[in-house]
This record gives sequence, C-alpha cells and structure tokens, in this order.
Amino acid sequence: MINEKLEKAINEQINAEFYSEYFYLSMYAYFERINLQGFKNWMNVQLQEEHAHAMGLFNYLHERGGKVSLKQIEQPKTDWSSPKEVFEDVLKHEQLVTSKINALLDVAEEVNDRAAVSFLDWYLKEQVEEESNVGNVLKTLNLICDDKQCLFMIDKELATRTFNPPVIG
Ligand code: OFO
Repeated sequence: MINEKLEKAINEQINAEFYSEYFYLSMYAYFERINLQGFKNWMNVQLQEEHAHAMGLFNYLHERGGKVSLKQIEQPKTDWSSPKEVFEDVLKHEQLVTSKINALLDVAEEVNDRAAVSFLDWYLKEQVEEESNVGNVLKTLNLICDDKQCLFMIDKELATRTFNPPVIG
C-alpha cells in the first residue's frame, strides 16, 4: 500500500499534468486562430505527451494500490501577443513542472519509497529534455527570428514534430 502523503502528492501531480494538457490545448487554439499550423502541430504533440504523463501517474497509483482523486482543473490563459510570448510561457511552465517533480521526489524519498523514487526519476529526465527542446525553439525565436518569413520557416519545422507514446517508468 502506498503512503498517504505520497498518494496525495501524486494526485496533485496528476492534476498538474492534466492542467499542462489544458494549457497546451489553449495554446493550440491560439495558433489555430492565427493560422500557424506548424506551431499548432507542436502544441498538439505536447498536449498528448502531457496526457500520457498524467495517465502514467494515474496508472502507477492504481498499480500501487492507491486511490486516484481527480480535482478541478484551473482555467488556462487564453491570449498571447506573439508566438514568442507563448514559448516564454511554455518555458516558465516547464520549469515550474520540474520544481513540482522535484518536490514530489522529495516526498517519495521522505517516506522511503524507493520504487516510487525510481519510477519518478523518469519524469525528471523527461523534464530535462522538455526544457531543452522548448529552450531551443525560444532561442530561435529570440535570436534569429524577427521577421514573418523566419516565423513561417520555424512553423514548417515545427510541423514535422510527431507524437510517439512515451514508455514511462
Ligand atoms: Fe511537460 O512534462 Fe508533463 O507536465
């Protein structure tokens, strides 16, 4: 049976991951509105990844005999002034998620649940990768791209991203 404190912390992270899905869905809607299909595709892949992250924790909690308690999902931001502003928000958001995963790992360590620590390590590695990917897009937007032609070039590149269901844990 999983420790109660850890169960609560995992449930909070499930909510955070579903919020991430919702947040990226809102960005997807923004890119649909301004007709940047490649950026929209990037968000579509990202929101599917977030759904998989949430379900990974959901399934793990069941596997460990815990109770999944779904909570209300906060309303995400709905408007941005530019794709650059969107990616600034994405980076900030992913940095926040990293700190949440670290806090979750602290709880798993505190209650001495080594199996959970090992499982949650995957999420930490995933965050390193996500922050790096997002940082690269943002760098391009910040440093290289100050005209529309460049934006369309990045849009083309982001259109090539595909969703590969992650193998979690
Ligand atoms: Fe963005 O990795 Fe989950 O939240």
